[in-house]
Formats: sequence, C-alpha cells, structure tokens
Amino acid sequence: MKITKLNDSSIANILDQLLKRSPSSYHQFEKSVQEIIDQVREGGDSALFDYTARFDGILLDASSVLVSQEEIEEAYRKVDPALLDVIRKSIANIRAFHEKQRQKSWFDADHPGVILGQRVTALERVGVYVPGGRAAYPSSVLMNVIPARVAGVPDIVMTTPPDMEGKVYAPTLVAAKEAGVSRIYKLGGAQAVAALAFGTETIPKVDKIVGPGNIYVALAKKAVFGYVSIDSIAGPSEVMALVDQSCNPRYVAADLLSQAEHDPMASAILVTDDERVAKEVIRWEDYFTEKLARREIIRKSLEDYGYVLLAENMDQAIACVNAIAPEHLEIVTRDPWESLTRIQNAGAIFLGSYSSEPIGDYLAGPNHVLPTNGTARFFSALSVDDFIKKSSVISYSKEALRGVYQDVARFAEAEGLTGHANSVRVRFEEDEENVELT
Ligand code: HSO
Ligand code: ZN
Repeated sequence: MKITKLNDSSIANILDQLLKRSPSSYHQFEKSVQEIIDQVREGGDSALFDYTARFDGILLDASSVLVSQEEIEEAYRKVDPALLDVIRKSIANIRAFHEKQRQKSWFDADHPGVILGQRVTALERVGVYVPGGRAAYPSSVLMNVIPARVAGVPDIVMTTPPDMEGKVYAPTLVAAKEAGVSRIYKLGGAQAVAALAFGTETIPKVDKIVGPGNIYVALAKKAVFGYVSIDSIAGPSEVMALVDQSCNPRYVAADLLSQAEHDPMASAILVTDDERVAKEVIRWEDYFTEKLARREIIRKSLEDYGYVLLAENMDQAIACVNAIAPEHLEIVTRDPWESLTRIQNAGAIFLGSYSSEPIGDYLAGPNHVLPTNGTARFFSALSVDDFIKKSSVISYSKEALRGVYQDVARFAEAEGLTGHANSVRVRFEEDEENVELT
C-alpha cells in the first residue's frame, strides 16, 4: 500500500475505480439473465429444476427442493451450542433495534367532518435470497429476516443454493429457523429470483425479494423489479476509516482488513490528516494480512480497491468521506461525536476506538445490509420500512364535502376531466341543470 495525497483529482480517480464494481456496469450478462427469467416464468418448475441441474449440479423435484424437518433437526445437531447461543443473543439485539423502527398507523381529524390517515400494513410474503459458497452468512439471514418479522410479514420464505450433495450450510439453516423463516428452498441464481418473482407450481410468488447475491442474482433482481419489490442491489463490502492522530493504528488496520477479507472486490480506505498514522496503518495492515486465513482475497482487495489517503486537514478528509459515501464508516478522531455532525453520506457509522466494524456485522443490532457503491447518498440500511406499505385513508362527511366540492370541480375542469367534476357535483346539484357530460 502506498500513501495517496488527497486532492480533487485523486478523489475523482478513486470514485471511478470503485464504481467499476457496480452491478450496473455488467450489461454483458443481462441477456442471459433475462433468458433464464423468461424460461422460468413460462416453464415453471420444469425450467427451474433444469437450470438447477445445469448450474448447481443437482437434480431436484417438487418435494426435494424443500428443506425437510429432518434436515433442520440435523443442522441443530451439527451446530455448536455456543454458536446457537450467540445467534440467539444476536437475534434479541437485532429485534430490539428494529422494534424501534416500527411505524404506527395514524388518523387525524384537523377539520370538521374530515378524517385523514395513513394505514400501515405489512407485505404478505417475502423471499430472502441467501448466497451459497463463500458468502453463505448466517448473520445475513438474521439481518434480512428479522426486520420482516418485526414489520409483521406472515410468510417469509428463503432460497439458497445447495452444495453438490444437496446440503445447505448447517448454521444458515439454524439461523433461518431461529429467525422465523417459514420454508427454505434449495435454489440459487437468477432462476431462484425468477421463481420467487413469478411463482411456479411449487415456489410461491412473493411480494418482495431481499438479500445479496452474485452478479446474476443482482441483475435478476433488477430485471424483476416492478413485478415485485426488491431491496437495493448490494455490491462488494466497503469500509472507510476517518482518523486523526488520536487513533490506535493497530486497531484501525485490523478493522480495515475485516472488510477487505469479504471479497477481492471489497474496498478498505483510510483517510487521515496525519502522515505518521497513515504509515503505521499500512505497517499493521501488512503485518495482519500475513496472519489471516483469507490473505489472498485481502491482498487482491487492497491492491485494486484499497487506499490510504493523506488529507491536508480534517475538513478535506471529511469532504472526501462525503464524496465516497462508504457503506461503513469508522470515525476515530479526538471528538467522534463532533465529526459525526459533519458526515452526510455513509451507510453505518461506528464511533471511537472500540466500535470496531464487526460488532455491527454480528451483534450490535443495527442492520448490516447497507448501501454500497456510493448509494449511501440516497439509500439507507435495510429496515422495517422495507417490509411495510402505507395506504392513505380519506373520510369526508356530507357537510365537509359540500364546503369544497366546487373547488374540486373547478380543478377537474381545468384538467378537462368533466367526469371528475360530475362525481362531486352529483351529490349536491341536480343533473339536468349543471352537468356537462360532453
Ligand atoms: N460486512 C458485511 C456483512 C457481514 N460481515 C456478514 C460478516 N458477515 C456487509 O457489508
Ligand atoms: Zn463484514
């Protein structure tokens, strides 16, 4: 790692480089993803199981696609009871945090005869996609399922690709069961997304699909958006540390590597106004990398998307954070709460030397499904809001409508909509006299 001096052109270069990882820059796969979606939409189960045989190497049918009760029990036997304990603690924290996000329906009567309100209802069925292989994170199962549960979604189904023997990672099954998933299907890829979006003979159509996945899953979610709702498209993990001379470079380096290890395309960025800190963080990054199991991934991630940025002052460093809008931001400055007031764009913000990023990934309670690739400028963490919708409620009495019907009719006529005008007038005026129906 080398130190990069911060200026407008270095920020622009970094943003360009980071954006290469956006699922929106993978147009070349769109055609094949659309083909899979169309086939599953038309062919249902038979197309779905054909693709599963082709891509996941496993032959499934309407009954074996569903994870059985015995498989769940076997998973419970396999999982270390100490891990089960942690999963339960984590669930309690995630639930408590998300309970605070719950929105209430409201009704107001500010004017005589008029009641206006907003009724909050949960989605009926949600599909949670859980990747297989390297990114089969039980923690992400909790983060996707619990907000839906708290919102009151009655039916939460999950899909995840099995391994070649048709098995799903035991902690993932246990996490799903503990969090309250109703059914788990052994399906992955664009075909799983298509099945959830349109339904097949065995897979029920859902209202919303959430959860991260590879580029095919991301593009499939984009393609079915509008038929169903989706969460925001997750890109590779990112962490940025905004630190000054008061930080402990050893801790900061360890935190940066914790995200770099997710993916060769993950990004870990340090920004500081202190050259000594910058050098020390690099030294500790090198030191830890050699010791970590995923050092190959870390090296690749740091090489392509890792930066150590030296700012002229903290104002410039903060402007850089806001321009990059990282998924995770650690602030380790003399007064992190003061620095916080100047942060506009970041998915989750960790304050001080002891709020290391993985506490947020696993246990603190806030959601770890966060906006990536600069989208923290306009997107938020996954939350209870993602699993509800709001219906407006309008109730007028006769007298209340009498007071405004002419205003409504005038507005409607200005739009050339005599049917609208008639609909309010008809309640107060005789047809022959007043209605112009042509
Ligand atoms: N940091 C990841 C989530 C995760 N970390 C799961 C560990 N397991 C989200 O950016
Ligand atoms: Zn993580």
